[in-house]
Amino acid sequence: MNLVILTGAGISAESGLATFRDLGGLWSQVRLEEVATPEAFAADPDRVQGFYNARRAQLHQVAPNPAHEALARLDAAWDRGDFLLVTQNVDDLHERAGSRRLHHMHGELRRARCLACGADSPWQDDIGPDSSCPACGVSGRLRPHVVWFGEIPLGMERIEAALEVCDMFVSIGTSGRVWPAAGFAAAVRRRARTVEINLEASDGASIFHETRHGPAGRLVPQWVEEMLR
Ligand code: BJW
Repeated sequence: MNLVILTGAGISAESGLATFRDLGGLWSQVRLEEVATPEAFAADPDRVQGFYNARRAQLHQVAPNPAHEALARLDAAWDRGDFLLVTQNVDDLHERAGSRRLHHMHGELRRARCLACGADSPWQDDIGPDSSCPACGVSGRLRPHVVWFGEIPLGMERIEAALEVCDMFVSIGTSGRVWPAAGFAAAVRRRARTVEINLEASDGASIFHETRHGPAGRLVPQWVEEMLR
């Protein structure tokens, strides 16, 4: 059985990272148009770098929760078919939990991309106006390695190839409001079993064959245990 699992901000909520659209979420604190578009970065790079520098710094204070850990156990044990964990999250909690077959479709906070040479490199600290690219040495041209609105998500070919052959698609902790991820369940549901695990019914909940509503930290370990039985 080939598995594709999609995760969103809800899986990291119990680790202490804010989601985007829940009450008190990031988009109630800042306008997304001012921090998460290429136009915002062109207009006010310091503001955008500040928003991502603060979120990168916050990664030092959080740790994977039982949901991340359960998905890493599933990755390590799953030998009954292909496995791909696609995350919309830019945090690194899946890899810190031990996930290996992982794809970050909206990029990674702990990488910086150079607008001069195009390379993306590991980056732990703040990106400042004088930061130099580890690949080409040019300074002042680094941006966060994240996918903003209007940009094409990373590695869509890899995701589409996995979706084309998947037998089960599981969506965890995502509101289903951001495309193209919001369309994955509908794209596969004629062939594959689709399951939603989320705190509450997402926007696209009616598309799924099965829905389980409650905290990911409780429901994901339960589901993984069932899968490995
Ligand atoms: C829990 C929980 C717990 C809480 N346990 N659950 C009109 C129609 C259709 C599309 C468009 C349109 N106009 C524009 C578009 C396209 C646009 C889009 O989707 N806009 C919509 C807003 C309408 N999309 C794009 O621009 C994308 N690019 C694109 O489409 O390119 C074209 C193309 C595609 C494919 C091939 C070729 C070309 C790019 C989207 C980039 C999104 N970027 C962000 C920021 C990334 C960097 C950063 O982190 O700052 O990505 S926005 C933000 O939203 C972030 C997230 O990854 C993404 C999804 O959010 P997520 O994860 O779902 O979080 P929430 O907060 O929404 O939901 C959390 C859920 O968890 C909730 O349901 C809670 O209930 C639940 N939860 N606690 C379990 N304990």
